Amino acid sequence: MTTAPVPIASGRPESFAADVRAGLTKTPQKELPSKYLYDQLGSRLFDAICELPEYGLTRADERLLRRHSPEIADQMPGNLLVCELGSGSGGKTRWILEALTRRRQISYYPIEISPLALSLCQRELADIDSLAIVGLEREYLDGLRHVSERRGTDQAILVMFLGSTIGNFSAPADLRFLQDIRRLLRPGDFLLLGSDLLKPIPDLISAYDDNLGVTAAFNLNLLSRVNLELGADFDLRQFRHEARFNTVTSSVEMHLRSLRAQTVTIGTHFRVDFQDGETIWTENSHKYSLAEIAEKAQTANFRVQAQWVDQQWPFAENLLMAE
Ligand code: AVJ
Repeated sequence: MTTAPVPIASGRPESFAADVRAGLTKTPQKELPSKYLYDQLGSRLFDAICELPEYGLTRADERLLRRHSPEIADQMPGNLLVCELGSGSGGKTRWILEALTRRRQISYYPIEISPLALSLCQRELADIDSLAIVGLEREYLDGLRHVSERRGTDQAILVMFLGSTIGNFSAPADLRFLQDIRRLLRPGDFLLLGSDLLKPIPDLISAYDDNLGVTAAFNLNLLSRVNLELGADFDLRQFRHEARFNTVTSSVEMHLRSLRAQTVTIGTHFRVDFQDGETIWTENSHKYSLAEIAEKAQTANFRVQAQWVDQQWPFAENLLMAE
């Protein structure tokens, strides 16, 4: 059962332009927000990343969800709505939705800033019986607020935040984000949180710098998007993808390295100088420990109900209950 997506415009072009300007004028480290990686092509490239042999993260997430969905569904109250922050194209959500709808009717609200991912997700899950899908093209917290304001008095919410997207919020923003979610929930609501765990650095680097160059294309596409949407003249051949592990923050960072000194023009007035070798920081992927997740969850006023870990690719599914 599918409902048409609610056409709420989210990605205001002014904010993209403003964020690009702010990020590229930062010193000493230029940066661009990772959420802009997911335009139409970027969302497709990300789906391709999930199929790469080096990128075990999505398969681990999916295995855990498949294996533990019955157990998770058993713990959920009868009157429940499900909200997913960043549904992507919906593949791994199937298991949990199928387990939940075995017992009850469910309204499922995927919240996505990528209209392509949202429509793929709605198509992918349309065959599940007893499921009403209401896509919201909004930022995460806006979408969650919208849903939480409209829920019934005795209806609980299960928020799903999978795929370790939490790791894109560099500490302490990850904790603040958990607190922001918690504020929109009531005691007894749930958060199912996927988090990638620390593992040997060479495995992490290969996962973010694959042999086919898909992640490089995903990263460089951000410059292509700035060219297309903001009229810039980035020469993509003069920048190179780089993945590094920051041992201080325990994060994989993606950067785009300028291969020479160059000046890029964005729109008609804005010019940015790059030194030879200078980088733009485009993404942070924090790698957690189980204890760190538990501690942040508790600080944000959640009780840790369970932490399940995949054996093949260290990754955790954390079931948290709002206290
Ligand atoms: C979707 C944010 C979890 O950080 O691993 C994949 C995005 N970046 N390869 C991640 C990503 C490079 C991914 N998340």
